[in-house]
Amino acid sequence: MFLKIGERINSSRKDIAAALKARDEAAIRKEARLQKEAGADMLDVNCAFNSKDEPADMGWLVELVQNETGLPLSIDSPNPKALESGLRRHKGRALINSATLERSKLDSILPLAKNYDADIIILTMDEKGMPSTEDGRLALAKKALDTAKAHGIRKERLYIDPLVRPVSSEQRQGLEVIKSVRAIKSRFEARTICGLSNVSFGLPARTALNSVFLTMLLSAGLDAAILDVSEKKIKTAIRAAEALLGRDNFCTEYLKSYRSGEIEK
Ligand code: THG
Repeated sequence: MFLKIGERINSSRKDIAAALKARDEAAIRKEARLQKEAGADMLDVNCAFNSKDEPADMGWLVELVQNETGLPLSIDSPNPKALESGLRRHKGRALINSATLERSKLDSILPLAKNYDADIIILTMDEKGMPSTEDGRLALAKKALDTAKAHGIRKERLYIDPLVRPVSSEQRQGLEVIKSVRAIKSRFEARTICGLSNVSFGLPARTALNSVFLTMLLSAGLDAAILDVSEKKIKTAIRAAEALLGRDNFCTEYLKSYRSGEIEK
């Protein structure tokens, strides 16, 4: 089943940054609860932006959000110390978000996946940066799979993230990501994940773009996404696409969502 990861506990959002700074438990609990009630399978927690002590902030967030929801978390940081601080406090299987293919990152982050028996996202990005084409992304996906294997991490624990970029500044990037997801699935049978909302930066009516993009990605075989589960358009897109793609037996989930008022007519 498609994995929905709630994106809202991210310090790039003003309310979350303020709640983190003030150690406002009630505000964070509320965001966590809202996303669980909206059907999130997992919650992303990110406190990288403007943090003075990211490992401390991450530890606090992980305990608080799991205490409120009991959901598994996607621990989102480029900083291995913050990742480990979150992993130490996490109950059950966490998702490490993320490693890149830069040597220093691989050497510090892949062992964390092994030691904490966590799932891990590897981004298609290396010392040379982020490739713009499907071929470039595929080459790095292959490298991610090989490197994970060399570290004793099985394919079942891995997600490849082809890195979504705003179409407002690079118009071909939506299509290249869709093609990359399809190719990574068919060539390597590896799981794929995207941070959906990046696609619409700098444009109005972002949810319209996000939900249409998600529909296309689902058709290409995307396994998981970090997205705003509280948006009705997003939930409608997921339920409709799964029914239309034959992934919802007897359209049970679609009908259930319709009856509970979650489908936007
Ligand atoms: N891949 C992986 N992880 C990721 C991303 C990715 N983590 C971070 C990000 N991308 C996904 N999460 C978000 C969270 C919020 C927003 C976008 C992506 C967002 N926020 C509004 C903004 O900044 O304009 C918030 C405005 C506000 O409410 O203050 O759009 O690609 N692996």
